[in-house]
Amino acid sequence: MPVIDPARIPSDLLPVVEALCATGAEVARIIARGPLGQALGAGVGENSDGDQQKALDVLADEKFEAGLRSAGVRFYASEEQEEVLSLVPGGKYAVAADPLDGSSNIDVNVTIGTIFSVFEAKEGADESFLRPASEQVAAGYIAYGPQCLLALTFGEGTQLYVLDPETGAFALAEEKMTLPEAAKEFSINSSNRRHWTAPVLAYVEENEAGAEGAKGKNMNFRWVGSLVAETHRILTRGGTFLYPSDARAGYETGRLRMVYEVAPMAFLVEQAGGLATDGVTPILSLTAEKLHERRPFVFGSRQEVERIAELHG
Ligand code: AFP
Repeated sequence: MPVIDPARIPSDLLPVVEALCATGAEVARIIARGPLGQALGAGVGENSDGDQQKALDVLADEKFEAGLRSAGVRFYASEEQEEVLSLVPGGKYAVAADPLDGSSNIDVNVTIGTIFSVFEAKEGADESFLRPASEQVAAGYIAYGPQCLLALTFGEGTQLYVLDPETGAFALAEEKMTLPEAAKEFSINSSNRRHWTAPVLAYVEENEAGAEGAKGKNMNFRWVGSLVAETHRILTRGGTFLYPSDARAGYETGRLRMVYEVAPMAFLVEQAGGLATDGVTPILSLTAEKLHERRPFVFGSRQEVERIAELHG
């Protein structure tokens, strides 16, 4: 039984997608055992940027690196690796990944995920990733939650697959996800309110003013602390996500990483009819200058993302 139905996967990319799916299914099994297995949430060190690494971060990174190597991928960039790894000389593709996003949720059984972005490899390692986000040939996430889900795009819409526990394979659930135009929910870490810029504060206060305010409708609020969980909710029922720059040291360009978090999510969201910006500029028009650079990230229902850009004047 193939790990994913090849019918909707471009043939050249099939080995890469199969490796991501097989590894994702294995990581899902490890996560599902939780404390019955090793202490997945145990701190084991720091990554290149000084972020604390959990055991599952390192384990997932090792498994995805091995899986992509077996699929003939040329270069692998990861949140957990300081430098780009050269895997298979002459390989056609370069894959960037956040192997395990949402680590703070590992020990509390909240949805976490793997985010990936695929480019056609260039001769050099860094130049394969430091290029316009619009040059991605594929992007996706695997969500490890009540269902294990794969959202995947090749630029022809955003597909949704569900890992069927009975077959161990990812089966198509939706051919083309469509992000609803209007939003009823917004997501931002409100504990940072005192650090926000004026436009961000203005947008949040418009939402909080609800039906009695200028927006003329009540908005609900969600903050999971797991980008994959927030993205899937917004792709499914609309909404807005903001991780803006703020006044805290180290957050001058937000928290989320351009190459392996922001750019792939932007590709998926826009392929589903949503918008993704840095608050003003479309993410897909931007080019990463450094492998681990952060970017302010706003995405979701078109009307809301346009309003946020308008407030930024
Ligand atoms: P971790 O992987 O370190 O838990 O970070 C998760 C994340 O990158 C993203 O998934 C969340 O949206 C965001 O950070 C949560 O950040 P805050 O903890 O500052 O709210």
